[in-house]
Amino acid sequence: MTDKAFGFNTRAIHHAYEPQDHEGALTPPLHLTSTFSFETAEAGSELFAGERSGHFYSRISNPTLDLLEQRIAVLEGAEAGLATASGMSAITSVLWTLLSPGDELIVDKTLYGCTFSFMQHGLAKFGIKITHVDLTNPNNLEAAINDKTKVVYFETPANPNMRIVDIATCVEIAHQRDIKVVVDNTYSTPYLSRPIELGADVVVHSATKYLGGHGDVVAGLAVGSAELIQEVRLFGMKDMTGGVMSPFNAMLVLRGLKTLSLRMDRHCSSAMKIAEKLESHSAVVNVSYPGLKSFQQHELAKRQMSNFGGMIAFELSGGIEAGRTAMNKLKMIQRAVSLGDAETLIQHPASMTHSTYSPEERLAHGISDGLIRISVGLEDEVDIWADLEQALKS
Ligand code: 4LM
Repeated sequence: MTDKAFGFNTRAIHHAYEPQDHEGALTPPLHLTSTFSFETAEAGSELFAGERSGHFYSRISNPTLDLLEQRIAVLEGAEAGLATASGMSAITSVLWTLLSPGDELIVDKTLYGCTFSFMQHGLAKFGIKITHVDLTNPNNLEAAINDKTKVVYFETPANPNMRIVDIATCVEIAHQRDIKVVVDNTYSTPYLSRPIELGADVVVHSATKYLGGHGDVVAGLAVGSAELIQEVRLFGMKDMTGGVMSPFNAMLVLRGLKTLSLRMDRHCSSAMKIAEKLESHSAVVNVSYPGLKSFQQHELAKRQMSNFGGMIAFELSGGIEAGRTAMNKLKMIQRAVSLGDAETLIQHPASMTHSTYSPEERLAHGISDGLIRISVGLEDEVDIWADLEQALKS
């Protein structure tokens, strides 16, 4: 079934799979194989030369990964997809493909800690200049671009402080100068926003989060044009990172996608209620959640996203000490990094996910030491709030 006219949920469940082609198996077979045998020596040569289509080694392609790649591509509105071992593998495979020494990469101020580290301590070591720009004002992008700029990269909403970047405006500015735009869509998922439809060249995901959705898999995905994704597959992933997804993990992500919209609806509605309650709590000094009217970029979020997601960042009046005390009082909510799981997770970015930034860098990049991040899970919203409320009393 490949009809792109189907709705989001139908595509998430049926796209590119026909049970009758697989002995009637409702669930796609798991192709747990590293290599594929060639009918003849000539056929093997032709596969390696790209003169014949087919699978020959699972670091390059595999039927189970192929199905997941087609599903994420159709959900994001892209031509092609690529399944990688982790979100970091998707990011590094894409950027190793697009950048060369001497090039410049413009990135937003706020990025997930390991993405920041890959750029700041990794790419920079190999002669690529990283320029951090506040992309919440697209005029800053225009001013920062020069002849060496090859890629603009951002997350929206950004991890951990929820900044939103106007995708269409940044794309318009970048494309006037032939610069590629790569968007990390992990927080939104294609259910809430589709950067490719707004002109972005590549979307990357940590499928470990909402797409997998159950906290049992580390996985990544990238989508874009067929030509660009093929380049990433055959160079960035095959040769530079080798970071391919396991077929078993592809099966788990395929399963996660089937319930993505149901889970996202619950994540969004519970997060909205929790954000409102946090905002009116006397111990809380600020709450960043794009659905709140008080959120600085609420209007942009409404234009760019169909709902506001499951992530909230907030600060307590007592700063990080108060935050740690409250986190330690929680009984049901789990103290853990990662996000998008059924379980509500809470963490402290400055000492955990964003400890790859120096304190000075965190200050300059808008990641305050007192910030607490919650990934609102799928439990009953009243139970999530009850646990938070009793912890905040302390
Ligand atoms: C976390 N995040 O924040 P893998 N892009 C974004 C992310 O949040 C992450 C990755 C990429 C967290 C992990 C501990 C926006 C990860 C990297 O972990 O490599 O699948 O994704 O808690």
